[in-house]
Amino acid sequence: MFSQAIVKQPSESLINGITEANLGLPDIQLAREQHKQYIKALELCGLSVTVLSADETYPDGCFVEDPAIITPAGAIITRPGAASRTGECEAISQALKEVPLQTTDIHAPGTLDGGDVMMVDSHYYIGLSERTNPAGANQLIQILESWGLSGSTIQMKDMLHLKTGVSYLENNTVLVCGEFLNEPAFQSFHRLAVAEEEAYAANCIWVNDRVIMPAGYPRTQAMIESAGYQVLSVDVSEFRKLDGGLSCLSLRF
Ligand code: CIR
Repeated sequence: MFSQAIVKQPSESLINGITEANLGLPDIQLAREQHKQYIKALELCGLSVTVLSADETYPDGCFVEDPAIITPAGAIITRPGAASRTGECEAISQALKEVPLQTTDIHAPGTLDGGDVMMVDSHYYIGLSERTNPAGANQLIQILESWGLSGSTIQMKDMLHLKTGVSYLENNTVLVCGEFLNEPAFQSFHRLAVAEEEAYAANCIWVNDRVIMPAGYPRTQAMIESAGYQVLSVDVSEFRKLDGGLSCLSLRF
């Protein structure tokens, strides 16, 4: 179960964020409203949410999942693979000083984005992507092992982040799509396959027995509900324009 979350307000510079989505520029007012609804959904799941102020220096700064990973044993400040994002770590590191957890970090030449890390109980799957390199993944595995946890890598092909295409919904269940449908590492899970036209909805978060998912993906929502979950949907269309998944808007612990 989770009790807390950290989020960061979107900045006006969000329009300059990294994207390959080709969905146009985000509407900042709408992004702010959607972000508020996202916080409400986390609160509805029982989380106490720390809201960090927007920082115009970092267009992608609201995607807080990438600069840190929080495990029950400690937190890891990552070294994001996109050069424009490395400075985001400072604010997250400051915020984590308020959390009573040991903290360590990923160092050069390692790069690692939290979006590439999926927690399944005490094991962490790490996607090797354009953002996360083998050095970063190996450092993370060593840190996890020193804390009594474990990690393993998954070679990725096309997706931005591991969790762009797979989400762990507890109860041995994963939501999967695209390149991960046949991924050997996920074959032992109960797999809920997301249709290609709803691929964006493969990024959902399990929060204390509920699943928060993006609004507007009825087939995926019906499938998750049929699997027995109570679903909360939140419109995150403006973040999607920046290739941002729903999970990347918060750190949950
Ligand atoms: C980026 O390309 O880094 C941002 N525009 C989006 C990051 C999304 N992060 C995530 O899904 N974990």
